[in-house]
Amino acid sequence: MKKILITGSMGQIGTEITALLRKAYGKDNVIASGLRHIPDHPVCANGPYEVIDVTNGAQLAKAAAKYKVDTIVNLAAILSAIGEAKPQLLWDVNMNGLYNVLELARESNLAVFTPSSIAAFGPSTPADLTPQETIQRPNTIYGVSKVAGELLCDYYHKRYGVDTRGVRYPGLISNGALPGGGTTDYAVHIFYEAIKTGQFTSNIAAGTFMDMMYMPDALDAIIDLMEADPGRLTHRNAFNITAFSFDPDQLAGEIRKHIPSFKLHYDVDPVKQAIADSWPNSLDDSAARDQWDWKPKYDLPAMAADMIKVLTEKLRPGQ
Ligand code: VAH
Repeated sequence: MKKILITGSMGQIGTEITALLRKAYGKDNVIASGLRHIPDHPVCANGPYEVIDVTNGAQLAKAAAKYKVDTIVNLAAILSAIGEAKPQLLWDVNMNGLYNVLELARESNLAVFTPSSIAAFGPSTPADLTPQETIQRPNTIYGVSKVAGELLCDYYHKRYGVDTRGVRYPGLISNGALPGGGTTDYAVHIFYEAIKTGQFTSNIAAGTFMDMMYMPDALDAIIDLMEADPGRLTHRNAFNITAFSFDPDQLAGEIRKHIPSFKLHYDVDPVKQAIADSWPNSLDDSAARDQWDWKPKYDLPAMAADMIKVLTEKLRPGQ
């Protein structure tokens, strides 16, 4: 990767990977993009920025040519919960957007990183230590778009030689930009509420285990995979990666190590609960460990401690 165009730069992953890639590759070599230009937003203020709607192939191609990029990190997407409310919008952004990225990559010999998700698995998938290769019959439009995206990226590599790479992200926990409409968002909002009010109402039921990961590990995975020796990549797209798995009760227990009086209540959202119930409880990420040395740095206690520390400074400065 030398010159990188990022789509969806204003999102939960986008805001942080833009800053990290600019630090690693030089700010003028990382072009951020999104639907709107917000002058004082860091991704707009701290380096090149273009207004790009990924469903507009011409706009995408014009920006890629203007900066002579060699890599696209394609993060523009509608997430699981919003997708169930707006399936047609999700398909347009997640699939037509990806198609435009892959066609541009084919024509201009670009490398592409596109994340998949544990949402690519469904209720008939083995739920514990879900294998790298297994049944993928998701019953959400987000999951369908992720399976289709994985297969489309595989096709463009096999048919046209496009250097496509991707991981299946679990839920991502971060203290920067808030998550935007996913089923795992509760695992971020719980920290903000714990610090602001000392209590939180979870819309996911107790006993619902989902794979999760701290954002620093998610960002390192992008760079490590994109810089990996292609000769080692048997799976190339859609590597299972994870760091830990928990349910709301277990996460609350970690928070109470720092805020002993923290109280967790429940008000389950049936749509999000149905989505969560269709996803794995835990993943087998041995393929990523074998093929590009994946190894998360943060376990659940370390993530919780860092989230509490950073968000306390952010929300209660001077505490
Ligand atoms: C979502 N955060 O909840 C995303 C992610 C595994 C979950 O794909 O939709």
